[in-house]
Amino acid sequence: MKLGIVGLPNVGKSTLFNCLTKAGALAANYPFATIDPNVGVVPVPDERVDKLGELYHTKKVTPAVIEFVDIAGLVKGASKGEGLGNQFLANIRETDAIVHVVRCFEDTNIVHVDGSIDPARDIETINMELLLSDIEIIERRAAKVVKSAKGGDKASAKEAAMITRLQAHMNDGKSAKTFELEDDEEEAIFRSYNLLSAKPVIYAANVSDADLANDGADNPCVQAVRKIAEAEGSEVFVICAQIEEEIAELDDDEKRDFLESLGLKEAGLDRLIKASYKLLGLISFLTAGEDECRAWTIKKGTKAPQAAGKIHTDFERGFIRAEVVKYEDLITLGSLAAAKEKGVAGLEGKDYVVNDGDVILFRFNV
Ligand SMILES: Nc1nc2c(ncn2[C@@H]2O[C@H](COP(=O)(O)OP(=O)(O)OP(=O)(O)O)[C@@H](O)[C@H]2O)c(=O)[nH]1
Ligand SMILES: [Mg+2]
Repeated sequence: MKLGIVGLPNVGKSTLFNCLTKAGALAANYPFATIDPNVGVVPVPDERVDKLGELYHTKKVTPAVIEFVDIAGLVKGASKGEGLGNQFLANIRETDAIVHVVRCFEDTNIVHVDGSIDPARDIETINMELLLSDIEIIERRAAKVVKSAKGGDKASAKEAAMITRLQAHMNDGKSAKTFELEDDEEEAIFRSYNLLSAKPVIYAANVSDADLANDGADNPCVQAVRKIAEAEGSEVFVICAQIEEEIAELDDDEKRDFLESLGLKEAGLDRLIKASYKLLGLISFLTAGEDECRAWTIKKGTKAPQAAGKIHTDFERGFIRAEVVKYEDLITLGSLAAAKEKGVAGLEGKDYVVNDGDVILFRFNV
């Protein structure tokens, strides 16, 4: 899974990215501090893999990972080359979802490019740039498709008809997310465009530490973000990037004490990863053995052979059966053999829908 971080300059994107990845992206108090896209890989916190590692005396424990891409701040006109953002929009085309950082903290020392704190205006500015960039992409595609449609190509004619509707929709200021597709064919073509405004969004409301404990409930800026997100069906999570930076430096015990002193149960980053899983409808299944215990990310509803394909295409191609035990059962009973004896581990076929926390051993033959 890959997430792209967007937002106005100086709203805390790189600060957030840094504590996510500790990759050392430059966070500094001037607009456009980030001039190169930064990519970082973050493990998904999941104590189940560690526990399995202990149970199996495993040599290697491998968590699932999320990739984050930090790009330069976008400003009005970015899609037309204003600022530095435009050239970086291409870097987030390939992502599965967008983390949109919105400034909800007051700090006169930190310059706001538009002079005041106003989440609704800021969100609109960014979303408009994403949309304009999409409109440009579709314009280019339209030119090609119309030409081949004129040449008599049927598929192009169909695509051209869809593009005409899509252009009318987007030129109305509506995001590609709300565009209605008529059939599976259209859906496949539409998906291949990788439109930014079609991607699921998580708004990260960056608040001051005082607003953290009650999840930003008293902050009108956060309320504004929530209202917009609700209308769009997007997720919101409240974070103080500055505090997260401090948390990232702590070991586990210190972290727990520090979070408690702030009235929090979980670090913001853990909440962000959970929100991403929820938004994208993702779950994890597990594999366990002496060589490696590992968590794998799949979409909810994935069947056993396709889950096996995440590990290796041979596993999918030669899929025979999956030996499945629930994580809780395996831990409680202490071994797969004991689980089998109790009748809680079973062989499942190709129609089995994998659940979160299934520990699976695939049987295959190629
Ligand atoms: N007070 C306060 N300052 C913050 C917070 N988050 C970030 N900052 C400060 O804001 C400044 C800009 O942060 P960055 O993370 O570099 O911002 P950015 O969004 O990456 O900016 P560009 O890369 O220029 O687009 C830095 O001085 C940060 O320390 C916060 O939650 N509270
Ligand atoms: Mg930055």
